[in-house]
Amino acid sequence: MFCEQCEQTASGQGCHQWGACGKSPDVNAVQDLLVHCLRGLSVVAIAARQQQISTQDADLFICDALFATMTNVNFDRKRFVTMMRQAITLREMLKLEVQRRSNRPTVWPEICNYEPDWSESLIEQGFAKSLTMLQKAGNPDIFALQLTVIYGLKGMVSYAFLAAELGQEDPEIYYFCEQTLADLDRSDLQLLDWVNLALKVGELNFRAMELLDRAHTETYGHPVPTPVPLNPRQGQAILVSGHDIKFLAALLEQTKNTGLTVYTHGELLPGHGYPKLKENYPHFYGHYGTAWQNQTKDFAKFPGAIVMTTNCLMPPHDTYDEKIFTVGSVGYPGLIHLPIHGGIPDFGPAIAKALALPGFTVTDPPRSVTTGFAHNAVMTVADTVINAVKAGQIRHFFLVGGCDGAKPDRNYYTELVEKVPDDCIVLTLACGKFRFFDQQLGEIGGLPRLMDVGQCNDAYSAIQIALGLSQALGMEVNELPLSMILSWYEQKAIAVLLTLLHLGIKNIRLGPTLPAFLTPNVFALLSERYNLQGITTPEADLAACLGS
Ligand code: FSO
Ligand code: SF4
Repeated sequence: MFCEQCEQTASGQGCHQWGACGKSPDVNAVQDLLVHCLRGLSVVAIAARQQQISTQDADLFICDALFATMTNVNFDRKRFVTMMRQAITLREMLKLEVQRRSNRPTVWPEICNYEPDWSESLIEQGFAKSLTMLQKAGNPDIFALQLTVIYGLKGMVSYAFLAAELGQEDPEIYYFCEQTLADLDRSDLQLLDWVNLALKVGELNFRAMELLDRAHTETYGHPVPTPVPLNPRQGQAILVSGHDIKFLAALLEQTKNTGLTVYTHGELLPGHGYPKLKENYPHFYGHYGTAWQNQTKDFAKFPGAIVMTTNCLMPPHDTYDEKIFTVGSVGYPGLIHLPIHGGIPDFGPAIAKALALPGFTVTDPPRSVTTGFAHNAVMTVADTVINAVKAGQIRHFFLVGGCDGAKPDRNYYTELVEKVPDDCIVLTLACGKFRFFDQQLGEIGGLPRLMDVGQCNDAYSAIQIALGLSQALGMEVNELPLSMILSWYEQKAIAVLLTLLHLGIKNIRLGPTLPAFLTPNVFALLSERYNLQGITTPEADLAACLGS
């Protein structure tokens, strides 16, 4: 097998025997074959559109299917085989339609006629179609950028898919995705063409995050700073994890008269900031556990049912596999996958399970964190922020955002936040914050020193805050007293990084390790252009950011 799409990749050199995430070579093979089928479907979809044939079904299917191939989303081989068959069916239907409108027989490239030999093992067939085959150009730097493009594309479609669930779509995102999938093995592109394509992924990902922000805020209101209890309260309970705010809302609706208390886990913590969710559902109570890599411990202890709406799912232990449910793009063999009707999941089986489990027997002593410092909330206090900056009360902003992971060198982020001087503000987003999200950093002039902007997709919000500051202070974004110190794990973080580079943001520090798929030459090129750099030590990086 070959996979190096996440930071956890084996020995920093790619997973070749078995995925460090738990993905088997068999599942990896069907994912590779699915991506190959999606590339063929994309070529046909582009041709179909040229004939004014609607490709709506294919467009959304490609996003959904690519989303499923991301790290820690879906480990269910059968689901990938089903998706592959769906891709081939959609492709053949579109081909027929193209043929019907043409007066000459269409000659399709080989990739548009591909179908695996279902009677043979798919492992070898998967390897034959894996991304390693792109290396045929023989240039490792171009291969690195081809991987950057496809991995970034996966992150982008995951956001586009979540936005589409809430009715926000931009066909240009789908068309770009299909064109890029179709072009992935182009041999006429030079190194800088691939760099530009990677930046284009960042541009379209910005659009996808913007759509998702609009989808969330138009449906559930602009997030407001909201305290979230971290102490469990007595009673039966259900835990919901992932990023899908629409599914969180549906779960709240379906549990409202059951007596269950709803807790968020992982990237759903910022869900508490949405006024229409908080106000309408008093049983939407608190947050349980920390980042995804601690779930085997957290889920085992949770005395209720658990629903995973997106990544990050780890292979479940048998101590809790009977109480965990998957929905949407997520899957794991043996776990119950909840059906979706008319876009709304049926949480019935998970609710029944939660009602059969004991729940929390006591209420723990109060403990809380505050979330909801998204762009609207921060910009409503913009005057206070600007005045504090001008008066020298706020010396610097640190955006410490991104994903968490299991490696010990991620302690860097906790130490950095602990060492940030008292006259500086820390903005955070995504699941990396769970290492420090409950720290009491105090206030500056009534503003909290630690503000949670939201999920990884709320990088959009952080960008809006930076743009707002730059306008109010009359400075370019790169001149602001703002440093971005990011942690990455999976492909959404790659998409977000490409967005920041597309916007021309310089001096980003990235860790805990640099992506295995980037060659030294490609990294040097990005460093030269954007001063992108790896993290070093908290002390040295803080000193460099503060110019001291
Ligand atoms: Fe984390 Fe997982 Fe949000 Fe990722 S829960 S690691 S970048 O899926 O998406 O931050
Ligand atoms: Fe390895 Fe990450 Fe791929 Fe899993 S997703 S197989 S850990 S590189």
